[in-house]
Amino acid sequence: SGEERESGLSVQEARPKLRRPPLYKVLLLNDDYTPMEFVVLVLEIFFGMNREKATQVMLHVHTRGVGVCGVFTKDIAETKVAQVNDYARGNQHPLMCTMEEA
Ligand code: TYC
Repeated sequence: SGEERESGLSVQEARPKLRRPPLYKVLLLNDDYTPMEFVVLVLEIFFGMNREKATQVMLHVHTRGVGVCGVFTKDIAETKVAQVNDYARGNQHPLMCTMEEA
C-alpha cells in the first residue's frame, strides 16, 4: 500500500512485510561421565532455569539422550553453545551442547 507517495498528500503508509529470523534449538546431549549436579548448574547459569526446571531438563536428557535447553536466534544460540562447551571443558567434563534449526 502507500498512496500519493510523491506529493505526500495522503496518509496511507507502506507496511513492509516483516520476516521473523530463523530460530535455533540449543540441545544438551547425554554422556556417562558428567555429574548430574554439574548439568543442573549449567542449566541454571546459562539458561536462567530454577533448580526444579533445571533438574527436570537434566533428567530428561539423562533418560532420553538429548533435550532442548531453549530456542534462540542464531547468534544467541551460537554463544550459548560455546559458553556451555567452554565451561564444561574448563571443568574437565565431556558434556556436549549443540544447536539445530527449530
Ligand atoms: N548421564 C549423566 C550421569 O549419569 C548425567 C547427565 C545428564 C550427563 C545430562 C549429561 O546432558 C547430560 N552422571
